[in-house]
Amino acid sequence: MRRLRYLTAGESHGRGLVGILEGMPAGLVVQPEIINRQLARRQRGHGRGGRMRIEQDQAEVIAGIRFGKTLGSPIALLVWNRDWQNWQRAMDPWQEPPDYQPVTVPRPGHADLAGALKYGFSDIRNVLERASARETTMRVALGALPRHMLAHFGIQIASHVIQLHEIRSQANARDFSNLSELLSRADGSPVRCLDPQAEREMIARIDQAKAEKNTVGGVFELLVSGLPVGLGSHVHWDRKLDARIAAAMLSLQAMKGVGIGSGFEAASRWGSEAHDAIYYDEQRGFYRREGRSGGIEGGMSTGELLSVRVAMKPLSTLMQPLDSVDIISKRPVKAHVERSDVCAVPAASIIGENLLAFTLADALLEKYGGDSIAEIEGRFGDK
Ligand code: EPS
Repeated sequence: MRRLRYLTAGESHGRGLVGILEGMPAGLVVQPEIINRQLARRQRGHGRGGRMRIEQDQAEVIAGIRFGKTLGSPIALLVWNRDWQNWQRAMDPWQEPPDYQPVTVPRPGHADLAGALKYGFSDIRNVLERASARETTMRVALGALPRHMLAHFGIQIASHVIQLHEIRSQANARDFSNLSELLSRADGSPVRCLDPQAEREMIARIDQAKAEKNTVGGVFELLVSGLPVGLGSHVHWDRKLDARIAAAMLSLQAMKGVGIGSGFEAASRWGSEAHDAIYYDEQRGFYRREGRSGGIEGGMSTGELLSVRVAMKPLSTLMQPLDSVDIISKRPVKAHVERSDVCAVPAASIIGENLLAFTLADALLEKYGGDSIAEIEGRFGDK
């Protein structure tokens, strides 16, 4: 990212999570609810595990906001881990307890083995604590701010789950008159699915996975309305908006694939059925009908609805574990079992929304940027 930068720190069962966001313009009016609402949305969803009953994530503002407005200086946030109370000894910064039991059996699919070998650890907890999706709490908290800035400029982000395991939603996002309506429907569903029949089947499939000590993944779709033409650029690989979105999505734990618009489906279509024909009228200017491009052509936003599909693998902590090998004894054993979720696709779609906000806000600041919201308003007004 060029205009916005962020860093997070924090272990899943450590004291808390901290984050710094640099590059937000001054003068954006913000309230605590803007952040905490996103944190609460991330915690919901059918298939979440016991941890979500322990935490009630709330962000504390340490720097960068004064009297309800951003200062243009780095914004620092803090979210405490309530569960730390139960982990204080195992996560002590200074002293290893004499009775401490290290984790020595890696879970296939998790960062455990590669991380332990890479860093030379004999305790896999040193890896799994940071690899855990608990880290996304802070990315959602920070992402709520660029998201709010985008909303200020009439750009709205929404998401829904379009596939869970092999159950596919038949709902078409384009049947909704606007994204607010779509978003409130998705937020009202325990699996963020807009198709009531598929929703019931998805819930049952998660329950089945839980009963069978298994996990399931799926696909969510992100949608963005109100984007101006020309965010990103065709001129260089690292300026292409689709490339930047894909990188952001694959940085999210457990994501395995990203498609823009028709994505992988486009590969099996004729060229005549893969693109969006161009139309023009006085009122709308240039416009398209089909929405196959997903709102990006040549690495630039077209001004049409942006759509991104993201595939998540099933979570790798299995209550009926796969074969593994103890990293100390080198003996075959079943993988380590640790409390986890059965399905986190609905939560991932919320995280995806807030990660997309960083990329889009970064591209917006690149094109219309200024030191303050008022300065950007002046430039954005003639878009
Ligand atoms: C998560 C917190 C974690 C996990 C989950 C996501 O908490 P705990 O490990 O204490 O249960 O529930 O992380 C994973 C699924 C994973 O593989 O790391 C959260 O806050 O989202």
